[in-house]
Amino acid sequence: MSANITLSREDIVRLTERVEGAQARAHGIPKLTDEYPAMTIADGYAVQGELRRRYLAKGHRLVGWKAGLTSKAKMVQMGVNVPSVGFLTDRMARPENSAISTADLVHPRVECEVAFVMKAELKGPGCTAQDVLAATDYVLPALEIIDSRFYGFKFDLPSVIADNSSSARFVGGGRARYPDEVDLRTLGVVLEKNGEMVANGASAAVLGHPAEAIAMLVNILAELGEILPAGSFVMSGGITEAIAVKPGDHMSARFQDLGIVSVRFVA
Ligand code: 0L1
Ligand code: MG
Repeated sequence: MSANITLSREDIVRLTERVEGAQARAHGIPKLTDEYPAMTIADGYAVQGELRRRYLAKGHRLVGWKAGLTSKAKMVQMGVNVPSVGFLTDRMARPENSAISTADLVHPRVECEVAFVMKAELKGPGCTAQDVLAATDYVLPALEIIDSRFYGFKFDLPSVIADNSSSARFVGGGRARYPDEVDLRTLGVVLEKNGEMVANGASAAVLGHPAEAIAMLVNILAELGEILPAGSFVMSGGITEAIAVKPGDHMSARFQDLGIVSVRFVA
């Protein structure tokens, strides 16, 4: 992927500072391609990589990764046609049923996802869904709180990848299961906002099987020169479209066989 990097080192650092500032101060910025229209997906990952380097240098701990834009509903909602990945740190993790402050976010949205916890390291290229299942310790339901730092949630792939695929917060919960205890392809989920159903779907919406999304993620990591270490927490992508939230909202995802995971939002 590095062969397609068009940005200079100075531009990568400048854009990383812009994204980092928007994330830290929760303020919107124009998409990066407004200034750099020729930006490639590889440029987006170069900025994301620099962002990760800076967070880790500040003491944040890498705890896992997320696959994004892995369902048709998400791709249609955001007007893109290729999945992406982003990194997850300890500072983004929140306990189940906790109160998440919207003051630290620009315009949060919630997604329901199947999360995988790995017992063995995985490396691409050529990683398959079977490899993923063999390396999975357990799966559990998760809510991802995404927050694009771009005005109006309007972006293209290079920009959103630079913004760490809109990663902001994540919550794991419900009931952890071994991957061979459940049919991971046909898990149903109902997403509720303040007790009312706002979306529903089945896990096959995620690239046909959530393990396919994790394999895709491992193969993208290989292009970035990274592996997926044992112990990683990995989210496979939103099953339905993302739902906007505001202070006072309570979100729950009721998963077949995996239980319920909930979170609420405060100012
Ligand atoms: O987790 C996701 O699917 C989000 C990826 C980035 C696109 C978005 O902000 O909706
Ligand atoms: Mg997601």
